[in-house]
Amino acid sequence: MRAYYFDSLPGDQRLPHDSTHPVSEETLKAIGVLYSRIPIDAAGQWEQKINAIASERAYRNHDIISISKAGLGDEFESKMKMFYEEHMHEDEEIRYILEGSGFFDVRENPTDAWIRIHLDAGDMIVLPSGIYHRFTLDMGNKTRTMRLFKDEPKWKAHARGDETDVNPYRLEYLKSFPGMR
Ligand code: KMT
Ligand code: NI
Repeated sequence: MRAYYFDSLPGDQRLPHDSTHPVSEETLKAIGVLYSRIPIDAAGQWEQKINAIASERAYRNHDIISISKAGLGDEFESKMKMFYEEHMHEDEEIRYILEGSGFFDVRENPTDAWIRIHLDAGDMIVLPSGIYHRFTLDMGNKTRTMRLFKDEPKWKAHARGDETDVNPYRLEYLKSFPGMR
């Protein structure tokens, strides 16, 4: 994992866009973004660790998505576009990278700056419900990712706009920043 401020310059979204200003794990934690490293070992211990986290946080289900031209076929371009549109969810977004790599961009609060988080195999991230974010592959062009979720995931992506600014889950998220707004 490596996190830094996005440079906001034009160019392919899959390029690093590294402003050279790093972001620490503490800064991520302060906006509710949790990171864990669970190396994918040949003995398969990673699976037990994932299961332990899943039961601790009451994630009862998971699926695996292959984001690549081969994995998504005709849907590839539209999915890439969709993932990169700024959005929020009413549930946590929990992702564990099994293969490949990619970028999660999250909005810092209250600056609204983009923080870019590069993840590769063995990296797990939890984005809190209500945080504005987006995802893109990097130049490697593929990732296989486990998505963990509760029984009935509220996975709908709500594109950022006037409505999301007053979404109850968004407002709840903003409450975790006492004295702000
Ligand atoms: C989302 O909702 O932003 C995603 O599922 C991103 C793709 S998972 C690597
Ligand atoms: Ni999302």
